[in-house]
Amino acid sequence: MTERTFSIIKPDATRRNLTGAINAVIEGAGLRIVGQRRVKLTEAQAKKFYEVHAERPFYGELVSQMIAEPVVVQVLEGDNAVAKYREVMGATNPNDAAEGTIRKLFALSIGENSVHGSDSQENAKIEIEQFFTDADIVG
Ligand code: RTP
Ligand code: MG
Repeated sequence: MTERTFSIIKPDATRRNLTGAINAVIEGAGLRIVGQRRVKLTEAQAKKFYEVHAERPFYGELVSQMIAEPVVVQVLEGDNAVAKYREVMGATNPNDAAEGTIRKLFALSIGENSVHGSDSQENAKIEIEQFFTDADIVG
């Protein structure tokens, strides 16, 4: 079923000029980039976005990494887009990520792991609405 997911190309990747290389992997996997914008997250935006991890020991470091440099926020569309993008991203820890995945190819560490992808259709909808209006998504 065609669905949408939300993606962030994180600061460790934008800093190394990897936006195009990551987009090539995304498009190569059959996902269509139907919305895309480069933004500098505010601390408030990053805190809200990763609110579910507020009690985790890495939360402070995660928030500061996410606001250090611009990010690229994206809406991806395709068959089973949520699960497919999680597969394309690879495991959170790049040491555990499969060959050919974005995190295996580009991530620096478990924290600076180059991309975010929604973990459910419900969260995809919530996350897309935090960054995009309907007019900015062209399928
Ligand atoms: P994401 O939400 O960014 O797509 O990543 P994920 O589902 O694979 O991983 P999650 O457990 O949701 O963690 C969110 C992000 O927090 C950072 N993290 N650091 N230092 C650590 O042990 C640690 N664990 C997680 C990563 O940037 C991870 O993507
Ligand atoms: Mg997650």
